[in-house]
Amino acid sequence: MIIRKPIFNFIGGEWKQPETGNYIDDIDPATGNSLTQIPRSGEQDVENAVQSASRAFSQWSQTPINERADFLEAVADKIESASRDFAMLESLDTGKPVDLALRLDIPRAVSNFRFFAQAVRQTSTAFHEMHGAINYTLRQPVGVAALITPWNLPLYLLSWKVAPALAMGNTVVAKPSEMTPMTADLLAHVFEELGAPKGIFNLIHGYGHEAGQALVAHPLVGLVSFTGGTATGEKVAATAAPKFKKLSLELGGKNPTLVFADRFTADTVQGVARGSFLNQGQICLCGSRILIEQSIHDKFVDDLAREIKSWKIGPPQTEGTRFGSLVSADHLKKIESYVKLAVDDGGKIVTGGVRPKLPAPYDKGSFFEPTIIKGLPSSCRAATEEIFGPVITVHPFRDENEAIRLANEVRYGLSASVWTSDLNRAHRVSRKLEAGTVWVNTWLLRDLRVPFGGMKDSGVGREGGEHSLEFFSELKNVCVRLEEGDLK
Ligand code: TXE
Repeated sequence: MIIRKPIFNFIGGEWKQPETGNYIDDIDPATGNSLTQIPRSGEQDVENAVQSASRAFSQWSQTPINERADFLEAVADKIESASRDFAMLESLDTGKPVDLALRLDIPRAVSNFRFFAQAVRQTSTAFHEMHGAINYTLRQPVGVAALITPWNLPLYLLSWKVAPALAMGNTVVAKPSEMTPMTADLLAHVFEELGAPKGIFNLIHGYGHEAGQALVAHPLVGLVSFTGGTATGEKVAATAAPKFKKLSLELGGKNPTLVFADRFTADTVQGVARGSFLNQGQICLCGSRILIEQSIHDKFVDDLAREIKSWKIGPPQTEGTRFGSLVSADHLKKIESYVKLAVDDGGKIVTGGVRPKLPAPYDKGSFFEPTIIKGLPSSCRAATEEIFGPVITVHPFRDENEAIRLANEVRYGLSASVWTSDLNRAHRVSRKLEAGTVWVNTWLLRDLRVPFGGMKDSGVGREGGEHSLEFFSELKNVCVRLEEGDLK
């Protein structure tokens, strides 16, 4: 497993230093040590990358679908064969356990490339016959796609965008988070090793307000797919919307988990713990507001605390670690500020709320114990704002209607999970929850064909399956008059 020092941009199939010559430190959050440096790209670097993607577009968009799909499958095979390297880099960059990267992040990246290779081979478009004419729908590539991704699931989310974008014949400029560049860099090396047509995949590193902003604003960028915070999503939309770029925003969440008394089982306790704290609670789909039927509230909270205390917190690259470091020291400070806010608002810490004691060099890491806070009003800041870390608030509800009211009373609408053995209630409640995805008696179970995205402040648009193929293309209807039939 090699860490390249420094990392360069990948533009037109070449490794490029930033025009400014400036670099940013990439820190291992579990130790505070420097891992490598990445380019602090500016407007000129973005210009070079977009021009390269634009030059590559005409050939790539004419490449037969099966050839594009074959290439994506070759990328998947390469990632799969280098899974341990990818997992180790992901773990070092994010602080997540390497076991989790090996089990979730990397296999999902492989699946994303394989899935969209198959999807583009199998897909079909509409045909409409009318009197005297026929209509057929073409799905054509947009052009240069800007793909901007966050730090929590770096390769998982980058592949979720790169695969369909390329499958549909677009060319790509990707800008990963400045905090987690290494698996994107390794992916670029995979493209180079495979002899990818130069310029179809360009990788730019740097700050969001500099390289990211310049990329979204670039006149040759016809499409922007963004995953990140809601506040940033607003800035991206403000830049892209007036230029009528195709835009998909997958933003933050403050997801409710509803636990009904008829499903108080060990399976539910484990499922709710996993849904709350996987990846140190840094998944936009994590449940962070646990709404529990009054009659079981105290006992369920005790069992949930016992379950989460059994999770091993430790060095992310150590076998068996189930709970690693947060992504950065700044993020740790943000999490601690929310816990203080919650306690000031009257919350009682059931478990966690402190930094674990770990041996050097991890004593300098950004670790924080998984935290459960009870007794808070559902309207307080810790229960309505996205914390995006290992902190959940628990709230009792008297009946189904109150559970739904509490679930829907935040500005977000990304996902929800409902734990009940009553089938009719499961369907009834799912229909009433304001969320783009509802899981019943499970969490993060994903079929890549289904629509994925949020409502309200959780974003705009859907990706996944046909929705991605539609998003990463322009639909065109061709109407052909047949011989018979007179023009009206
Ligand atoms: O995301 P940002 P961050 C939430 C979570 C987290 C918050 C901020 O609450 O604390 O978002 O996280 C680039 N123009 N989620 O800082 O800032 C930036 O460089 C163009 C939920 O990671 O949104 C990075 O590549 N690009 C989310 C990407 O946007 C800009 C997962 C995301 O950065 C930009 C992660 C700009 N003006 C965080 N500013 C989810 N829904 O999964 C920044 N960027």
